[in-house]
Amino acid sequence: MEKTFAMIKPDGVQRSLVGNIIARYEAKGLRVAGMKIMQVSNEQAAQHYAEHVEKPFYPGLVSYITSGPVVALVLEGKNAVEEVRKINGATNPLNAACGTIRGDFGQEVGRNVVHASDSVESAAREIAIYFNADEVLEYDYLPNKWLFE
Ligand code: D4T
Repeated sequence: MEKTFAMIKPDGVQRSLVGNIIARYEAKGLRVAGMKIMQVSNEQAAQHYAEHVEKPFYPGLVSYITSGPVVALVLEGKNAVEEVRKINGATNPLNAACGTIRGDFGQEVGRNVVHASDSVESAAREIAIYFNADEVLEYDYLPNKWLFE
């Protein structure tokens, strides 16, 4: 089993999309291992987006992610990183397929509703930015019996 980090960004919270988005992850069979609504600090935003610090869109990215509460999630599944990236859709909602979160709910890259880790390594790094170890729970998830051969 693999864990990934996902975030419903401030626009997703303000637009009352939280339930709809989490329902999509759950319906796929991903286990919610951690979840909280929180205000991202400037320090957390800087850690999260460290790889983009030199990019022209970096200041906008930090002000967007800190502009209001977000929902931080740890999701677990057999190929959780890839599955959640597929459910989210392409980074720019203009290129995101219908049926994906960004394709259904977004209109521009600077308000793309959700985030998800792009590798197992990024997931571990990002989970540690937003969660203490005791906030990520292990428990029996009965759907696995019916999801996998
Ligand atoms: P996130 O991190 O939000 O899941 O996005 P991705 O992993 O899909 O995409 P990314 O790291 O390339 O970009 C991070 C973040 O920056 C915003 N962005 C990106 C932007 O505002 N303008 C841009 O031109 C690009 C490339 C959107 C996502």
